[in-house]
Amino acid sequence: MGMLVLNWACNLAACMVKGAFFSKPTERLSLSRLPRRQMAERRSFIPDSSALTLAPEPPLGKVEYKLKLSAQDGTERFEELVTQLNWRMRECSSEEECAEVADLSQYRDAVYRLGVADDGAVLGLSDGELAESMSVLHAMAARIPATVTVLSRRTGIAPGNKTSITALIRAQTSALSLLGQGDQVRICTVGNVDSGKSTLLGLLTQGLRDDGRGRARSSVFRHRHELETGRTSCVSTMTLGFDQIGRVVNYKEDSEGVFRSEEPQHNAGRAEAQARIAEKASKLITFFDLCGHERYFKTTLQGMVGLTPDYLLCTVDANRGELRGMVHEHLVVANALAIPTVICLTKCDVAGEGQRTSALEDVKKFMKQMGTPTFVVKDANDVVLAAERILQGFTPIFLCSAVTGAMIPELKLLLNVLPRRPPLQAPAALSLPGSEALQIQIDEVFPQVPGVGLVVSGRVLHGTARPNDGIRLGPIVDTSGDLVKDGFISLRLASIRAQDHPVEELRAGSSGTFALKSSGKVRDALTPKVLSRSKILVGTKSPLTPSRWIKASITVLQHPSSIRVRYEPVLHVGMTRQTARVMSMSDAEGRPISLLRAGDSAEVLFRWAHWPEIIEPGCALVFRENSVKGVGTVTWVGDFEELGPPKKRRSGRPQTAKISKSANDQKRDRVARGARSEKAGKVSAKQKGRKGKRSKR
Ligand SMILES: Nc1nc2c(ncn2[C@@H]2O[C@H](COP(=O)(O)OP(=O)(O)OP(=O)(O)O)[C@@H](O)[C@H]2O)c(=O)[nH]1
Ligand SMILES: [Mg+2]
Repeated sequence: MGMLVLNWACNLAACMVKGAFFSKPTERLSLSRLPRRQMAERRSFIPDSSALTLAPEPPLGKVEYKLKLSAQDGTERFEELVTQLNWRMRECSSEEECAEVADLSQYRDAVYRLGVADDGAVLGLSDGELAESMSVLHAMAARIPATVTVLSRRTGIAPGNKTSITALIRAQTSALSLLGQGDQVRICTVGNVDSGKSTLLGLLTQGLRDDGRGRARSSVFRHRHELETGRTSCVSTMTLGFDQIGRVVNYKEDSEGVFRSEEPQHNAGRAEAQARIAEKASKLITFFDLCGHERYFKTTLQGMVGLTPDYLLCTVDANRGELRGMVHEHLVVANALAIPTVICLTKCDVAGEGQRTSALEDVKKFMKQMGTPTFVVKDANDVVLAAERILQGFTPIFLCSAVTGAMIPELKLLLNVLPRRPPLQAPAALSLPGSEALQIQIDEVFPQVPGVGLVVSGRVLHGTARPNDGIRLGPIVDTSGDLVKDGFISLRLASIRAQDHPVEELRAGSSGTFALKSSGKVRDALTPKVLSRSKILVGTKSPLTPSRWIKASITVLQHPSSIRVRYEPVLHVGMTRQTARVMSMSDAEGRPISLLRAGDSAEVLFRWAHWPEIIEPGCALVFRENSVKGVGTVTWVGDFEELGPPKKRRSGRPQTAKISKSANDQKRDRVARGARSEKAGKVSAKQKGRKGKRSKR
């Protein structure tokens, strides 16, 4: 009888352990109550490029439908058409603004769909009508001056075997003139370990096909240990440039998209290579390669939250036949932060039909659970639709291979067309007066650049940075975590560079490197430790100050933990990452709450554990303890008068989320624990035996 009970307990323990490690992430994460931040309207239909009805023409934005273009140069109608093209390319707010003569750097890409009525009906054009429409479009573009490139073509539209064309109109500017305008598209790669993120970036930016054994990724790595292990451990930045007609400028490729470059640009010459790409390109994409391994999750999360990407490129290994590992967390955070995502099912060359289909179904199912519609991109027509729909919350899926190059031309076409995502606006009620003053978020600090001194790289969040501007670096804290004076050090922006080119100004949305000059006394205070905690540069008029307390409206995602006062997760806000303690929790009406479970939302007041931070209300926030526990928005920052230092905990270990379990669960736990300790006893006895034998030997 005793043996039977022991057997049963062992089985139960094994099942529970198995359950804990192999429970489906969809069960761990509360997906149904996921908050969606300012995601544009979603439609219930699946985009279908073969349908003869598109969504009606959007009144604002870059896309224009034209059933037919017919006008003589110099006529009133032609002038109207040119004004309309101006409107689409400059996204003016009024007709007067559009009529003003503008610098070419103020023009962005526009997309014209020919043969499509305003209500979205795809009627097509006869060969003669199409030729006339294209020649009018070329004449209109010449007035900007801009270049017209055909992106996709639909033929055989009944009746009369007609054709519809989608064309890209791009101003004849160099990406160099756009560097300061905040017009670069920023994309972060995410996905499980070994799913092919670095390989895909190597392929896209170096033109070198993979051999399935890590050839393409070697150009993306920054450190020798990464080359040796094949595992990305820190953020790597790569640039992809497109010319006027959408050809990649990083390398040469022939008309069939077969790459000819066989010499990858290695780490040493990366800055110069990026500078050359910026010189030749009309459009630039900056990629940040993030890490897939669980051990580097905090780096990946910091990248997703702090690098403020316009899009995510998420890789899924089709060979695995399912979504596996950290990609679940990545996709949940992407959804909660409303970052539009492109999914690439990689390794389709080695994945069998069954594996590929089941991986695709798993991706679709997971995205559907989060309320995100997906669609598989098959050709250039689908790419155009994907570019239009991605900002409305649709997720395009590419089935590709870095070895055969399958679907890589289509992926590049999408990257060529993707616009910069309009910045998410914090709710007006949350923004501080004067918050439009200069604010630069620091990504990386280089304390001693030879011949220059202190240099930081980062992105301008508000305002415009110009050389010689006075600027304040913060938060500056001493070793005990207290602020030094007001928490800022005054410096001067000695010079600014973007893509390794000097620039006269960097506007909100642009990223670059900033050389900082200081007086001798201040320079001594800027030790590497102080610099590692400083995350922000603000203009002299900025209202932001360091504060110990931060309030956020949050939603708990992780199951089955429950959160109570004194819980201490790590908060990620922008590039800031620090442990904070939950001081109080309340519901929407301000009533105190004692416990939060998965799916619950609340207003939570946190106190930074180590030093005050500079945070802007309205920012997205993610909190984690190993894995992601919840997401939210900062609603308030400030300080309370504190009576004394916070009480020290007896144990040095941070308090973790308490697991609240039912009485039955607790009983089962007790049995399992008993069984495990017996099992452990047996194991250790066995080990002792083995050790004994070994020592005897
Ligand atoms: N056959 C085949 N192999 C691929 C493909 N893409 C990537 N690989 C291989 O998959 C392995 C892992 O690729 P990585 O690019 O290092 O994966 P990763 O997602 O960057 O991995 P982490 O940075 O560690 O998260 C390498 O050996 C690649 O050669 C593909 O499309 N086909
Ligand atoms: Mg990698």
